[in-house]
Amino acid sequence: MRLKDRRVKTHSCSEIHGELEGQEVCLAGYVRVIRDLGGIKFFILYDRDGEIQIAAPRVQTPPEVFTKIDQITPESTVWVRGRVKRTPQAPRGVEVIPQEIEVFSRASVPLPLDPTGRIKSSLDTRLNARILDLRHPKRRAIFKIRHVVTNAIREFLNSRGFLEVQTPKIVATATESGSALFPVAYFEKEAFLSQSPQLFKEILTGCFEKVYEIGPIFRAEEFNTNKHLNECTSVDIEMAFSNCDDVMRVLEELIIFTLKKTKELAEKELEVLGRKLEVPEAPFPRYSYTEVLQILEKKGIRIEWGEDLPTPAEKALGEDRGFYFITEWPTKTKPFYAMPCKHDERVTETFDLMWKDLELASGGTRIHDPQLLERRLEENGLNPENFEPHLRHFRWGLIPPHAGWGLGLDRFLMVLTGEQNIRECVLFPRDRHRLVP
Ligand code: AMO
Repeated sequence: MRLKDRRVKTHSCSEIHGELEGQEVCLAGYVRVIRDLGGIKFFILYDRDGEIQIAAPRVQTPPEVFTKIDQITPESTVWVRGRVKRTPQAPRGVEVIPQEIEVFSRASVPLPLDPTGRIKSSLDTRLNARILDLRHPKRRAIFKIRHVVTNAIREFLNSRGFLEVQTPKIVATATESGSALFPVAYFEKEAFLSQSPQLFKEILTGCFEKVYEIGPIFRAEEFNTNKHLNECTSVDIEMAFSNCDDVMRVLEELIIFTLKKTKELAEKELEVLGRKLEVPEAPFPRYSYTEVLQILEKKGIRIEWGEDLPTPAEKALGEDRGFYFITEWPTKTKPFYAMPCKHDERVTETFDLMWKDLELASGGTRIHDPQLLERRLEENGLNPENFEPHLRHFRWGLIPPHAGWGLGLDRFLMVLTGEQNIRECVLFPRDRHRLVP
């Protein structure tokens, strides 16, 4: 194809300003709001970052272009070559008079939902037609914020000397006792989708000291809630020569840094969502698990010491709090790798980071003594032999004292965007009932 026949895009819609008056531009994007006033036809062309009015007065538009506009349906993908014209009445004080139009893809009528949001659709309908749904500025704002957040997290951890790693997602063993595994047919062996990079990040402290991973985790939890998915993105860190307090401080600082960056770099998107972000100050409040039970008791909720916090308890606790830590969880509520406290073996050097009633992260000091690890595996009803490929790194004496945490990125996005359902913050969520698109 000759270059002059190619439908190039010379400008994005947001780049069209009055100073371009009289210039020829080539634009490409999606169509919204088509109006025919007889002698003049209009539509709004929008693309990934803006919109512009296309105005076709009969007298200034080639006849074939003028009639072509009648074939365009809302949400069609088109290419427009035209001249920029300053027009005070146009939405942005400027418009484009088309000289040539090509319809790349003509949108069907009716479409499964109204992407302007004027006609409301259920979340299910929206997720079934996700790309159309994502044409709504609010939905796109969420994912631009997600992009800013992910970059901010990387920037923060890189500046602290962490190495970004990628660990296998097809694995041989469980790590998080509480949640179930998805089996994978792996030739003649049994394998699973990884619940957490836990074991890999721990042993990597034996050579890189500080590592992080931003990647998928898979949880075969059967329940369907607004805060659980079966595939999520987790930000995981692990640090050698560190303990629970050290990694809590890293997490706190990362949260503050990310919130500041998001305010600065996603100002427009936060405005689209009508969201005001408050940046908390460090240190976040810290309550031990035992203190939490006392607070709850005062609120009339009794929990047996050693039990996990049920949802109503989390709700009551989160009523009057923003970011806070719950520390020293009972040993039986935490996985085998959690370090028991020196002052009381019934509790561990662990924490959960909460935001109101939502658990955002958990972590702590890990056991690096192979005998203790073996004992804890047995106490958790796990067979140490199955963990031998992991344990031998400890037996060889390669693994330093270490600590780390895992932060649920999708849940963190809920906090930043104010969304109540985790599915809003994931492009193509995977839950008990959703495997497509
Ligand atoms: P945990 O199992 O608590 O810890 O997971 C860490 C964080 O990941 C997020 N998360 C989820 N988000 C949505 N849906 C789910 N089904 C789901 N499961 C977990 C939460 C949670 O706080 N290996 C440890 C971390 C560590 O100790 O380093 C772990 O995986 O935000």
